[in-house]
Parts: sequence; C-alpha cells; structure tokens
Amino acid sequence: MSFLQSSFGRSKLRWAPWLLGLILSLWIIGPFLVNYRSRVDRLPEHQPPQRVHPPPPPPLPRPPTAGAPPSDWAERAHQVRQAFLHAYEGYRKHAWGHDELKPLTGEGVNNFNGWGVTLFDSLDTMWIMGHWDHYQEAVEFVAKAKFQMAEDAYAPFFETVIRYLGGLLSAYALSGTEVFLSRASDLGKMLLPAFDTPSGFPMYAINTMTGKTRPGWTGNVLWAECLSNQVEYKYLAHLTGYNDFLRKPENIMAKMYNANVSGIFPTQWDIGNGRPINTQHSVGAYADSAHEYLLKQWLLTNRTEPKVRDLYIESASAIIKNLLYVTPNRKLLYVTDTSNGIPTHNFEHLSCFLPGLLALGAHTLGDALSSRDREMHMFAARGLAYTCFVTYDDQRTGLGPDEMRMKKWENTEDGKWLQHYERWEKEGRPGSVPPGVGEVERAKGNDRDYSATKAAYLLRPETVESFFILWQTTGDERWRERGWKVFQAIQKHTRTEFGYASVGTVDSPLPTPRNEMPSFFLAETLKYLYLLFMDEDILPLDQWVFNTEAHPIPVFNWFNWEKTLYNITTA
Ligand code: DMJ
Repeated sequence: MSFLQSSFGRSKLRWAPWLLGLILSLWIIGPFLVNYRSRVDRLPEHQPPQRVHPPPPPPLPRPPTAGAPPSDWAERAHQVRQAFLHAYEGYRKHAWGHDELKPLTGEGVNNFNGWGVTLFDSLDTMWIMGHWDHYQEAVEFVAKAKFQMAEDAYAPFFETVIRYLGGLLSAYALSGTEVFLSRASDLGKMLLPAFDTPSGFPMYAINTMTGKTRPGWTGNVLWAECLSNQVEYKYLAHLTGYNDFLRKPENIMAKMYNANVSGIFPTQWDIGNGRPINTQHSVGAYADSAHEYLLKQWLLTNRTEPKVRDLYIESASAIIKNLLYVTPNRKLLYVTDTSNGIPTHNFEHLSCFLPGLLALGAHTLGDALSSRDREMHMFAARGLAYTCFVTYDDQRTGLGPDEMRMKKWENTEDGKWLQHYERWEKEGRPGSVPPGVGEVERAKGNDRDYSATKAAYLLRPETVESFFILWQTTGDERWRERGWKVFQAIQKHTRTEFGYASVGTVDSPLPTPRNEMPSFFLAETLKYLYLLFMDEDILPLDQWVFNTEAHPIPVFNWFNWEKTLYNITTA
C-alpha cells in the first residue's frame, strides 16, 4: 500500500492525488501549448507566398500531331523545346565542359571562366522544358564544380553573378536539388572579396582562388555592375542566413538611397568615394539591368521594401520624360541615351528589355503609380515593344540589328514623346492610342526612319523577353504572333549543323554567320519564347522574379529574425 493510498485512500480527499497530478501536468505542458498556439498564429506571416517547395515539375507542351502544321501554341512551344535540344546537344557533344559552343566549327571555347557557363545557364531551362536526362547529367557535373582558376585569371563579377550564381539559385528554387544551393553558396562566398573596395561597389573582376581583384576598362564601375547582384545575393542570404550575402549588396543600395540623384542614375560611378562621375543617362549597355533590379528587388521581397520601389518609380518616370522620342515619319517610339542632356538618338537592342520592365511595373505597382502614370507607362511599354518588333520585321532576315541610329526631328525637342502624349491628351485623345503606339506599315526600301549602326543579330533575348511580359500582362495574342515570327526567323537564319549562330548582317538574304552561340540564347531567348507559347502559366509573375539572365527566383518574405539580424526595414 502506497503512502498516498494510506493517507487519502478512504477519506474525502481521495481525489487529491488526481488533482495534484493534473496541476503538475499543466505546469509541465502548459508553456508548450501557449508557445505552439502563438507559433501557429505567426505562421501566415512566415509563409513564402503560396509556394510549395519544390513545386511539381511544369507540364510539357503537346508533341506535334503527325504531319499537321504547327497551328496551335502547344505545337509551337514544342518546336522551341526541340530548338533548345538541338542547341544543348550540340554543346554537349562538341563543347562539353567548355563555356560555349562554336556553332560553325563544332568546338568549345572558354570565355567565361572555363567552368561550363552554357551548362550552368541552361539548368533551369532544362527543368522547365523537362529535358530530364540532360538535367540529371548536368546535376552530376555541377556537383563536382570547384570554381577554380589559374593565378593570373579573373572572373568577370557581373557575368559570373547573373549567369552562374543566378543559374544555380534558380535551378535550386525550381527543383529543390540541394547540391545547387551548396555550389551557389560556395561561389557566392568566393566572389565576396569583389565588394571589398572603399565604396563597397564591386570590382570588375576577381580571382576566385586568391580573392585578388582588378578593375575594368573604365577604371571605375558601371551602374549596371553596381546593381546587378542584389536579386541573387538577397535570395542567397535568405536561404543560408549568411550575413555578408546581404550586408555587402545592401551597402550599395544604401549608397544609392543617399546619392541624392533625382531621376535617372548616371552610368559611371567612382569606386573610391561612391559618387557618380559622369552625366550619361542610358537604359542600354552600362545601365540596363540596374533599372531592372530597382523594381525586381521590391518584387522579390514580396513588395515590402518601399524605398527601392520609389527609386524605380522616379527613374522610370524620368526615362519616359527625358529619353523617349518618336521618329518624324513612322512615329516609331524609341528610347535613347543622353550625355549632358543631349540625346544621341542611338537605340540599342539591349534597351528592348525596357518595355517589359515598364509593363511589369504598371502591372504590379498599384496605387504607388497614379492612374495617369500607370496608363502612360503601359502605353510606353506597348509602343517600345512594337518598335523593337518593327526593327526585326523590316529586315530581310526578320532578325533585329544590335544597334540603330534613329531619324530625329529638325528641332530635336519636337521628337520628345511626352510632348506628343500631352498634345494627344489635350486634343481629347483622338484615335484609341497616343502617337508612337499604333501599328505601322512594313517599310518599303530604306524609308525606315532609322539605319543600323551595328547590323548583327547576336541571338539576344530582350525583344522576346518584352513580348513575354506584355503577353502576360495584357493577354493580347499579337505579342505571341510577333514572337512566333521572330522564332521562325531564328530557325531559318541561325540554325547550323552544331547549334545556332549569331549573324553578321540582318538585312541580307544570306546573312554571314558568326562562330558564336552565347549561353544567354539557351538561358533567355529560348526560355522566353517557350514561356510565351506555353498555354499554362508556368511561372506566374506575382510569384517569380526573373533575374537579368532570365533565371526565375521565387518571391519570399523576410522572417522576423532576418529583419532584426540584417536590420531590414519593411513597410
Ligand atoms: C544578358 O547576358 C543579360 O540579359 C544582360 O543583362 C545583358 N544582356 C545579355 C543578353 O543580351
């Protein structure tokens, strides 16, 4: 007989041991219950927006029905999938392990560190298109990557971040294959010494073994180089919790917030004092992806960082005001660059990403843009993307030149798009669209309102990238039809026995091919065309942010502990 039984056994207090037991249990498990309850309450805030990790593989397009013409979009998507296969298998067979394929001679070339840039840049496209055998083989290659280099060699920081690091992070996000995250973290760390400059802006190139850096041709830093690492490093910081991955690129953003630049940021910056050193304004080379990363940083962290959003709005509105012009005859809308406020009237293929960016902004910024501005940004997007298309459609190959000189008005100011826009508004908005947005006839002869200053087509993605975003944001099928025309021209004029080749002269019936197939053709051009033709919305724009090399990165929320640790202020 136990002590408790003997004391309480038959007395009125015989329930007391049970009561004591209950109190004791509550005392032990109570705090857990309370804690669990508050954890459950906090969960929604901690959830990344509607993402299952990893999401199931995307659907594949229908293979063509025997003999039928490719009349529907699934069949067109299938053709792009086959084009990717031709390019990748050429690389795999003739240039495996090298950076890029020489598509005329069937050899490899090492022009981006010699680590196999085409393979890294292609990982997510293979996943999206469901090329499983090639994907699996590539995983094994990536698993062994060491990112080593000779003592006197240098990796270009910008290209290495957007192609290798962006490729790894995207492949990890899509597939959940852990080795991609490990390699991304290795590479991210090896590149960090590039930020160790007095300003914190990255040096042009770095040796991944020694950490030694070297400047580029300017001796300073281009704005695109400063602001084209935040998307990749922010996501990497979120995945790993490694402080420096966020601190170093955020330090650059702090310099931008305090730079007191109103409107467009100049193209060159002093790597010592972190101040602008020229007055050139551009959306083309030297600046392009920096404009992109203002909006995309805001989107990436689920629209919670208004400071960077406001920089985007200011700069996009200033671009519309100062850099957009229409040509005198065909009223082609274009974006140019200025030096000391004087426009050059050059229009680069590289700038054809801008219409997609403006459309993405108009689509996502909500009340942060007035309704007039939202409509104007959207009209600018449509007009610019259409001009990009016209510059393809006018040529005998159907491919667009890399750079053009646009015809200007006698009085340059008369060509400013904003003037035409405001006049159109004052006149009661005649027709349904402002000047520079309507369709034009195909040019006969040389009456084009522009001439090519660089006549090559380099397999670049910017035009079809914008078509994809315009299709996603407007649902207007004409963007898909235009993309289909571009794809057919690519098939006709750039396909070789071994892969696809850039061409030297777009306005010639038999263009001269060049012995180069840039990795961005597989990472970007074919991916955007594929997504444009797929009927399913595989990567919704409110859940994924494409880095500047078209690598989709998932939207995420900072955890509370991250906000505290990294000192992040959110709205
Ligand atoms: C790509 O490597 C990237 O899109 C970059 O931002 C600039 N352009 C090339 C392709 O044209």
